[in-house]
Amino acid sequence: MNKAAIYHRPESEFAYLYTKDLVHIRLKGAVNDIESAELFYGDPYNWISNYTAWGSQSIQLEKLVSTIESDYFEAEVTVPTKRMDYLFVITDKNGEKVVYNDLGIFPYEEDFVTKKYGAFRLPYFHETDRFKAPAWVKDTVWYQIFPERFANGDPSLNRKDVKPWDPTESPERQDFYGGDLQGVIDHLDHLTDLGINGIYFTPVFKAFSNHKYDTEDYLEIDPDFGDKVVFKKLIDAAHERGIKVMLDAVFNHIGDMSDEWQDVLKNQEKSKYADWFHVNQWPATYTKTDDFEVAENPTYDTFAFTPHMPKLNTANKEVQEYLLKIAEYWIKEFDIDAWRLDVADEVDHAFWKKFRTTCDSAKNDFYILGEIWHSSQPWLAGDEFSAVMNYAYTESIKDGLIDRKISLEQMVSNINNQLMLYRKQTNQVMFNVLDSHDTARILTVAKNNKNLMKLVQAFTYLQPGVPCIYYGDEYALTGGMDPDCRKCMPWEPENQDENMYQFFKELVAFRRKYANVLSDSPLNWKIIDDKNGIVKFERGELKAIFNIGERAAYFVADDVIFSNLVDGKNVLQYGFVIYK
Ligand code: ARE
Repeated sequence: MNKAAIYHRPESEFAYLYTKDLVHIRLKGAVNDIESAELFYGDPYNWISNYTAWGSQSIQLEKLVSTIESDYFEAEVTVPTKRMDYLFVITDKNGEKVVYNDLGIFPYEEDFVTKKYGAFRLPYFHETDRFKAPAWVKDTVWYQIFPERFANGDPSLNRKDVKPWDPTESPERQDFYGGDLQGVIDHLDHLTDLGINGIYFTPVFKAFSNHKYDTEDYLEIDPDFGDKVVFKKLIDAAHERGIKVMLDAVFNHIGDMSDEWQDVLKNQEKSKYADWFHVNQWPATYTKTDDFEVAENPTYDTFAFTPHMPKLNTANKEVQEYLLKIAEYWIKEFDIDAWRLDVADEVDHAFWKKFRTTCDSAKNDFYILGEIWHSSQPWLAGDEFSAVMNYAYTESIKDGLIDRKISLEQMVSNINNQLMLYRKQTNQVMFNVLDSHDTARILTVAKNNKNLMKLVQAFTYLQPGVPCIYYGDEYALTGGMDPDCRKCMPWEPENQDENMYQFFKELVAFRRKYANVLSDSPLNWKIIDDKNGIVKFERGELKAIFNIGERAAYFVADDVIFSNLVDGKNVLQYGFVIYK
């Protein structure tokens, strides 16, 4: 037995409350090493030494998922008294049997079990501690809008240097095309027809740039986009259509044109905002630059090397109060349903914990989405974020399905590895992005191969987590790295790919119809032919097969074939029965 590979940790994604009564216990071991793993558990205060009177019993853990290196097992148990101690009896393929408990791994002896020797402990299952995610998110298909480029509904707001709306043009970094909130209201029918039921807006508050990540005033709608009256109209119209609304909170930094930063530049250490920032050397000097080149030696901390984004000191009590009031204001005054947190991983945990309680107090079932591009366990323990933008998943998909620079075996291993970092209820609401305003568009990444793009989208919609359509992808908009990925939305038929639109419409409907299966059921993978890129997986009654080489995909659920992306090709020869 590879004892070094055996792993469990209480009060983590390895042992947690899934619902208020159900506990999930996971165990990790070396791949193909563990033959059986039995969980002995019961109430820790049941003093009767004989384990059959532990007040409970034992249960076999089931294989959950595997990576190239590891097998993961899981058992779902409940203990009426809401507390438990427990240990594992593990048997490997050669019959070696051990006890694994809080003190380590020991050769099996029955009295280790009967006497509960060194048992792991879950002292008490507090519902208030449980990782809770808003149930509505599991049924949501999101749509990301970059407001400056979605639709120009109110030309009276146009800047004098506004450019003609042109979806074929690659924008320059400082360009304005006149997108605004009225434009979104005017096109809500498009979103309803597409079937999405959640909108994620990149920032809409007053700021200098076209992307608005350099906030000047968190309590005003940017005049390029409209005002609070039109914003309220938009929110109400979206809610009437059953569409949730998520705004972008840029709390890691503020814009250089903000009153607070301007006061620091003017009054330096005497400014009442001096401690709102991370000034490392006085006087705080500022040289406006547009790009990542470092302006002399920065005398203060910024986002990246961007002098026009001075970093806020979120450990400062005044800053905390200021930001928490903003968070609360847009929930209470405009009934938003979620916040997306910009550069979330660079803001301190103490602040996010206060942020979470503020949002939860302001509205039930509020969704908090962190922008984090890497593994995010510290932020997903239940007292900070509901989920993160799942760029970690995206990398595996691009590498495995598009660039084919990793094997399907490696890709599936990466996906399973990511799933095992988090609790099941977290995975159900992870925000699956294939592209965004910060990345090249997925069609461009797929080298304009539309069937490959469809296959990648379809594959993603079958995963745990909720999908997000980046505006314009539904019409096969292309775009490289920012700012090329922020072209104007194509509203004229000649710039729209109707076939792609219909595909997305079907896919969204499929996802929403099978949301329960896709959120709850396990993923049973089978790599049929790695070299030729054929993989199949089953999720409950849903069966899917993907033939990457042929850009073909079939889903079957109930008696419906979801889609055959390449005419005439079938996959019957892989023993995959297609029900007509
Ligand atoms: C843009 C260009 C820069 C250029 C700059 C000039 O990207 O190359 O130098 O303009 O001003 C916003 C704008 C961007 C702008 C940026 C800075 O939208 O257009 O940059 O401000 O002015 C990392 C962070 C992640 C961050 C990305 C951009 O981890 O949080 O970088 N994303 C958020 C927003 C952005 C926004 C900001 C932050 C700033 O979503 O839209 O940018 O508020 C790897 C790394 C990631 C890295 C990612 C992307 O995967 O692992 O950490 O994300 O690449 O670079």
